[in-house]
Amino acid sequence: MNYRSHWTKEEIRAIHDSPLLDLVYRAGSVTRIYHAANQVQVCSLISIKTGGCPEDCKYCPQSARYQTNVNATPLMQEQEVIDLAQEAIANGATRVCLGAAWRSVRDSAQFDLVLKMIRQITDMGVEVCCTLGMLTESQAKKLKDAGLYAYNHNLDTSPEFYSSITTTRRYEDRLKTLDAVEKAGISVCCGGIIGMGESIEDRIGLIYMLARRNPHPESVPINLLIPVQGTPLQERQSVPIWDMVRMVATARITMPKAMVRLSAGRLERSLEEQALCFLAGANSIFSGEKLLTRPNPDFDEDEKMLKLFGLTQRPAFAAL
Ligand code: SAM
Ligand code: DTB
Ligand code: SF4
Repeated sequence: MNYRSHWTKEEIRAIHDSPLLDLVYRAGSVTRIYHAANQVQVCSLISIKTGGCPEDCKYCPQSARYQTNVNATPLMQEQEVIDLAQEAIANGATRVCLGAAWRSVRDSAQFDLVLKMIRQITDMGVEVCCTLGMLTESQAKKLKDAGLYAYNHNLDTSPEFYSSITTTRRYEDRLKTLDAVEKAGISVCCGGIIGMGESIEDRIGLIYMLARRNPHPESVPINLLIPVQGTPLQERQSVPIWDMVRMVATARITMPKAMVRLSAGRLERSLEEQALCFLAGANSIFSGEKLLTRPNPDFDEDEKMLKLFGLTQRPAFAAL
C-alpha cells in the first residue's frame, strides 16, 4: 500500500517551517511507526566509472567541463569491483551502489559487464543499487533481469531551479528514467542536494516532486553539497545543520516508508549534528572512506558513531 501522495506545496511548506523541535518530534514518531526503531542501513558506494562525464551538473567533480582533481578512468575491471563489494559487505554494508559518470547507458559490452557485476554482487546477498545516468525501458528491464534491486537517479532540486544547475538535460528526462525504472519493477532511489543556492521554495518543490509520486520512492538520499574546487559551486558556503534537519524531517513525514539516507557531506558534520538528523528520521548512511570521488567517514568511524547512539545495522531486504 502506498501512503499519501496528494500533498500540496502549502502542506509541505507548513511541515517544513513548523517549530523545529515539534518537527523533529513528529518525524521521529513517524520513523518509529514505519521502521524498526534504532536501525540504520549502511550502504557503500563503488565508483565503477569515474569522471569524464559530458553533462554540466554544476556541483559535480566528475563533469569533463570543469577542471577538478578527478581524473577520468575507464570502467573498472570486474574482479576489482567484486573485491570492493566483498570488502564493503565484510564491513557491514547491506546495500552496494555502483556509480558510473555516464550521461546515459548505451547498449554495449560495457553495459553487459555492469550486468555481470550486478548478478555477482546480488548473489552475495545484498541489495544492489546502480546509478548510471538515463535509461530506456529495455535497459531497465535488463538491469532487473540481472537482479538489480534499486536504481538511483536524483531529481536534485525543484523543476524551477534545475536549469540553473544542469543545462544538458531536462527535468522531464529525469522523470522519464524514473518511470522506466519503476515500470521494470526496480526500487526507486531518488533525492537531491541542499546548499546549491536554492531557495526554501526550491527545497519544497523537490519534496513535492518526490512525495507526489505514487508510489513514493523507496529511498530518498539527501545530500549536502560538497563544494568541489574547479566546479561552478566551489565557493558555496555550507548550510546550517537546521536546514538539513528540516529537509530530512520533511522527507520522513511526507514519505513515511522511504529510507531517508544521509548522503554526501557527512564528513564535515559533527556527531551531534548527525544525531539530530537521525532523530529527524534519517535511517541510512553511506559509509566507507570514499563516496564516489570525495572523502567520507570510514567504516570504523561510523561503527563507533552507531555504537555511541545505540543504533544497529539494518539487514538487507528489510523493507516492510
Ligand atoms: N551520472 C549519474 C547521475 O547523474 O545520475 C550518477 C552519478 S551522480 C554523481 C549521483 C548524485 O551524486 C547526483 O545526482 C548528486 O545528487 C550527487 N552529487 C554529485 N556531486 C555532488 C557534490 N559535490 N555534493 C553533493 N552531492 C553530489
Ligand atoms: C546520492 O544521492 N549520493 C551519492 C549516491 N547517491 C550515488 C553520491 C554522492 C557523491 C558525492 C560526490 C562525490 O563523491 O564525487
Ligand atoms: Fe555526470 Fe552524473 Fe556528475 Fe551530472 S551528476 S556530471 S550526469 S556524473
